[in-house]
Amino acid sequence: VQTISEVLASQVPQKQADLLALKKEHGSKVLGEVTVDQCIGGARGVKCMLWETSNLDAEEGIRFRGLTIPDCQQVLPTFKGPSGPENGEPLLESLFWLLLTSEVPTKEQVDTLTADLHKRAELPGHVVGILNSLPKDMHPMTQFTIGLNAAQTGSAFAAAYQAGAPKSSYHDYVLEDILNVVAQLPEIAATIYRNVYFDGVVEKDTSLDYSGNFCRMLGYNDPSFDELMRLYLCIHTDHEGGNASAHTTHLVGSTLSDPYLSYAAGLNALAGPLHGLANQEVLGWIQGIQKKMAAEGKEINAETITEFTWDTLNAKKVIPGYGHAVLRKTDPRYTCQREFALKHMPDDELFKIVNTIYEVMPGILTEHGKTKNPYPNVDSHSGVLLWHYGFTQFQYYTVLFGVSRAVGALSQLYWDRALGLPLERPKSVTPEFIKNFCEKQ
Ligand code: FCX
Repeated sequence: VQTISEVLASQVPQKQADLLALKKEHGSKVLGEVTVDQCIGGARGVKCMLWETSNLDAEEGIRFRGLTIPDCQQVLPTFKGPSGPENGEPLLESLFWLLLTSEVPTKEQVDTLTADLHKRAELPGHVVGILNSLPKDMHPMTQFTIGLNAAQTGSAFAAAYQAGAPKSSYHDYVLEDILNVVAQLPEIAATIYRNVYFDGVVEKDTSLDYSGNFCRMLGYNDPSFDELMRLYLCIHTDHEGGNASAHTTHLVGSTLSDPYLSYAAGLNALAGPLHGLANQEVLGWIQGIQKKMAAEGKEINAETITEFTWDTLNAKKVIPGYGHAVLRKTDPRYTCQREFALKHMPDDELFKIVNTIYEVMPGILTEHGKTKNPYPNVDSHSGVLLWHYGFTQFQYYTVLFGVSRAVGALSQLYWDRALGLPLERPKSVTPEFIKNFCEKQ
């Protein structure tokens, strides 16, 4: 069985040649124009970044290397151990393989990757020491990024660069780091979870896959929760390149900062409430409804949710979990989580609330008239599923997103270096420039 490193090594020369040919044939063609609105408005829709691993269609949602989420659920290897169902969710390692290589792996190939990741997982002693010294009331995302930055002492790429490695070899060292980062993130994440909410003890079961073992490290021992974690970790991996966490990783990596530092920067972007932190905000918002209705002796139903939604909007706040910069329909990452809930927890109280929110919210946001997309995104469903299994520490939810997003952002970072992509450095302009330039037209 070929390892992932061998498969990638065999792909690189052809990919490099393909990109050179693309540049040679089409390098001077125009992909689009940039309006003043786009320049001021966060570069929405500006096509200025190459991204190999996934593509986001405004109507259809995400495709990982051309495959939709239902396609992935059909074709990617699943966990078929004694505690898992036959037709379970894809293994995170199988999606990692797909994103890196663009090939659907066999179960044997996936098993080699699982074993490799388990072998690489141990944290340097000082990282655990630093994590243990952090105050328990420090936000878990802050702890997460500190932990990953601290683990950077192990960067093979940083060491090779300092030793004078040639550019043509960068991607080999970067791959080494990427595999180590993906392997070590659950260790960092679980240490934080167990430190902040429990006794600090992390137990493992490396006879399981990446997600199953991660669940044990967090302290969960339920095959159904393992399945949720597999689905969760798969669907949060990648969402093309423009989202803030992936883009930040790509940007910082373009300075030849190593994968540890690049992805730690991406995590800082993920920690923002308009991005990954929205999954925490959703739970907080639902609890706000519960508290208010309990205090007023009212039921939670379409009418009271509508009332609470308008209170939020009138207070000039966003409804977390709704809207998207690119999507214009219900996020398929929402839909697959909804299907998981229908299968595993159809009578769950919180799931029913989320469903009622889904029934009324698009209409309210349309009437409100601001958001270009009144439909739910991934974050509006993920917390409710975790809550069902007793995972109620919602300030921690974005860390789970962060474990997963590494797999997409870092798979792309491999290709960034393998294809020799340059320092990213777009041109900024002053308001005076825009004014003068436009007045001359
Ligand atoms: N509630 C209230 N107002 C919203 C809204 C929402 N859920 N979504 C968008 N709007 C508002 C914007 O704030 C903006 O108002 P403004 O003109 O006063 O600045 C207006 O509608 C137009 O925004 P729009 O172009 O539709 O959306 P953007 O591309 O600017 O922003 C995000 C996209 C995702 C940031 C926005 O929809 C939002 O704030 N949603 C809530 C937070 C959230 O769920 N984020 C997670 C997104 C994602 F899935 C992820 O990264 O994890």
